Amino acid sequence: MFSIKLGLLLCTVISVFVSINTQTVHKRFEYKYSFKPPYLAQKDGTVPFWEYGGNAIASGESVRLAPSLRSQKGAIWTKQPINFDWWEVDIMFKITGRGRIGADGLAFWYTTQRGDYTGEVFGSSDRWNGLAVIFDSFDNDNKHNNPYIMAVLNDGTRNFDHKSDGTTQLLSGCLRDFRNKPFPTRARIEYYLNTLTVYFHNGMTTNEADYELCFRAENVALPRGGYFGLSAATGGLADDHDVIHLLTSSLHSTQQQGGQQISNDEQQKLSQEYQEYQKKLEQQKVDYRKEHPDEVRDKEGEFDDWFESDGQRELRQIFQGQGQIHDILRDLNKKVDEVIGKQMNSLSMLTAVYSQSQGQPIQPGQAPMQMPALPIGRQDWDTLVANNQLMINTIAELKGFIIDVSRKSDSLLAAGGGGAAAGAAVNPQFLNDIRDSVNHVKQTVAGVAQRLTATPQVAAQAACPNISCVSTTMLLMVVTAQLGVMFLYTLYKERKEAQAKKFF
Ligand SMILES: [Ca+2]
Ligand SMILES: [Ca+2]
Repeated sequence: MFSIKLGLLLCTVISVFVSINTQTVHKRFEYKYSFKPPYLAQKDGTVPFWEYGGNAIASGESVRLAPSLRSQKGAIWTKQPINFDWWEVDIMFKITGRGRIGADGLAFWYTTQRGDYTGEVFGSSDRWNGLAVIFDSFDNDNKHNNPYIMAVLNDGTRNFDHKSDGTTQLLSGCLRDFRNKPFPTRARIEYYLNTLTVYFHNGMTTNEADYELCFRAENVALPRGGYFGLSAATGGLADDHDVIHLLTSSLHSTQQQGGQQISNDEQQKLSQEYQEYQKKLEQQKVDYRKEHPDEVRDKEGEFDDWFESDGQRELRQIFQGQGQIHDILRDLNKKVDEVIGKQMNSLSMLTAVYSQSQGQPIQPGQAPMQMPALPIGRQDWDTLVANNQLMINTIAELKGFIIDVSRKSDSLLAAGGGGAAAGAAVNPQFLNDIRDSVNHVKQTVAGVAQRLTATPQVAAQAACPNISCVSTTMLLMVVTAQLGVMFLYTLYKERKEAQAKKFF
């Protein structure tokens, strides 16, 4: 078994070497070309490593490039030019407006020069040199193909064709709605080995895995050392254009990293080190067994701990069942407490109503009880009766519940006993533990049941001090005494009448 484990580990090591030999993309977060909440903007309103202007406003949570007012423009640009060739930029943004149609849109820039803050192309300069990824909200050419996402390359000589929404100039694009989504929309723009790829997340979820490909364009040559920027503009129609984060990562192939590629010599060295480590581990195991002969087991039995016998499984199931019963009982206790509390409450209210209806004056200095005005309304009585009925039902339900639990614990106890008789593998100590636990559960059940039975008595006691009630025995005694007196009186009367008759 141990040899299999070793084999697996060796396989892992070999596969790591293989993957190192093939080209993998190494990604590094570039904080100097990124911004994100919280503390996106500092107290003085500046965004570290970035500059913004026009109508743009930065807060701790986002950058509002253009607010939902007419003819607004704003932009934010990196202070330093980018010092790596390949990159990935993730932009999280929200374009929201009350109109069914919004304007104008938002653009991401990678250009050799920073653009204007109040330019002609979505808030930035026209005739740019580099890349624009434009989120165009407004359908200028009325071809019903907006909102649209597109990439437009420029060498600094061409003007953007607003009238046709850039369709004559675009590198590639996709028709996607990015306005008024429940969650922020996202775009991932990747430029790696002269391939430009744009992914879009439509903001219907917050799931990171919901990016979809917008387009991929190969043989894209962007100038080196450009600046990243974001800009937005509104027109006659206006949306809020908020950017929540822009996260830049530089992308490196393993070959670019020079010294990081592993030569054959190094591979051999690593393999040797690994084998030496394995030997050392083996030696340590042997030493340990020598030092702890009691714990030594045969090699085959080494992994027996990982499996369980039938008896052990049964025990585990019993313990789990007990745990569930315990939880139910705890909840039951809580519910009983609630019911008792409610009952006490309504009883004290009843007492107050009764004593007031009997005309007992409220003690001076004693705060008058918050009771309904007398005589008590029919509606109040109905509510009271309904509440009482509800309480009775709840208690009946609880009783049923308790009986059920009790039955279950009984059957568990029986099962525990049976297990002991059937399997010699079961540890008797374990069974004793179980029996104790079951007994404990039963005791708790009994306690709850007792409390339930005690409830009416508690109620009666609570009612007595104010209403001056009598017990049944007392009542019977009084009635008997009265009957006796009446009997004697009748007897006496008859005798008197008889005497009178004698006289007349
Ligand atoms: Ca447009
Ligand atoms: Ca259009």
